[in-house]
Amino acid sequence: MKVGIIGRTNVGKSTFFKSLTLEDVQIEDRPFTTIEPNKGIGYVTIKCPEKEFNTKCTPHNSPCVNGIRFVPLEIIDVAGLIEGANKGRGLGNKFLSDAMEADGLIQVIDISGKTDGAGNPTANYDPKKDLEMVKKELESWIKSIILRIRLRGTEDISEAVYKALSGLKFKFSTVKEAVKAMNVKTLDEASAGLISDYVLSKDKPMVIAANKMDATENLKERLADLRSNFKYSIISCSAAAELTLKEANKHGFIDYSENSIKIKKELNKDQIKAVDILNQIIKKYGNTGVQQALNELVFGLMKNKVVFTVEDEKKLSDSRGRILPDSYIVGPNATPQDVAEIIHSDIAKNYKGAIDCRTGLKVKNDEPVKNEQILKIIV
Ligand SMILES: Nc1nc2c(ncn2[C@@H]2O[C@H](COP(=O)(O)OP(=O)(O)OP(=O)(O)O)[C@@H](O)[C@H]2O)c(=O)[nH]1
Ligand SMILES: [Mg+2]
Repeated sequence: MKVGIIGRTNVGKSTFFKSLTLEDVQIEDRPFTTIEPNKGIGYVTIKCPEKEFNTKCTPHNSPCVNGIRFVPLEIIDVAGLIEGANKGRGLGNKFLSDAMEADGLIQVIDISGKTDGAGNPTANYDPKKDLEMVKKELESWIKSIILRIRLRGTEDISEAVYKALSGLKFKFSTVKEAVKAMNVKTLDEASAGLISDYVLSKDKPMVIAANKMDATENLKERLADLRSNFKYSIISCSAAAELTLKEANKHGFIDYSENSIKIKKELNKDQIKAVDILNQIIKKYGNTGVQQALNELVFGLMKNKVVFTVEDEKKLSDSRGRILPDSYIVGPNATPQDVAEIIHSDIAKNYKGAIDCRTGLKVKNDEPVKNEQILKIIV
């Protein structure tokens, strides 16, 4: 499972990325700071089943903090876009192919309106323009790839389009659906536009992270304006606050969980002031919104599930005795065999069935697994 972070330049994409991954990346208040993509591991959060079973987990692939399980996934942060990127302005848009490795996207916008379309300081910029611009740039880019196709003889349109878009992780079934639903007979401006719109909205689900809420006057009105103009799921956030909290937590200054900050060490005057500001943000908004945006994409929009796997269905442990060691993000229709495939191709090859550890019963091989199910894969 991979998530791509995209958006106009200087809106806080790399800050958002770093607050999820704690990778050491460049962050600056100027356009086009990021050029090469940043890749790292982030986590979605769910309740750990340890309490339900009156036990204490020994996590292996997915850390557990205060009963919250952090299930890993890959995050990719790319360069920023500006209007006309499809015609080569700014850094162009070819770098988007890195983000298209992802199964879902988070588009970061600057809800404060304090940076303009080119990423420079301004007052009262309308972030609606960025939502329109990014949609247009994405569509124009995919469209231009489709328009470069030279169909040979009786070549199937869906196959040709799928081949041209290979590497951008669109599904063949989606391309076929698009060609059929739009009744595409030839590839021209209009049909290429329709196909690109269709495949992007189907295969690249996108959540909007309305960033810099800490620097935003009239946040409520600004969010309401966006929501009345777009169908996107929009989550307000402060990536800068999340990053500071995660780093302070990492260095042992505070204990930070979603909605609480506890000071652990004696802090100097400036540090106390900083914690005070962060506390006010948490009090005012409930949380920083960063984790919520990622969870909303992975669970809310994409309807993915988390599955725990164990080897001993009674002790809920693996062969080393670790309790509830591993958890995985799986697609909404994933079967137990798909889960085996995610763990290891050898396990999938030798798959003989699976047991639901809550009921002790064998599960049906062709039925989707349940969210938060604990499975023993029989090999
Ligand atoms: N007030 C505030 N500033 C933020 C927030 N997130 C990021 N910033 C600031 O916004 C500026 C740009 O941040 P980056 O993360 O480098 O932005 P980017 O979108 O990756 O920029 P490019 O890679 O240049 O396109 C930096 O000065 C950040 O400190 C936030 O939540 N609140
Ligand atoms: Mg950046």
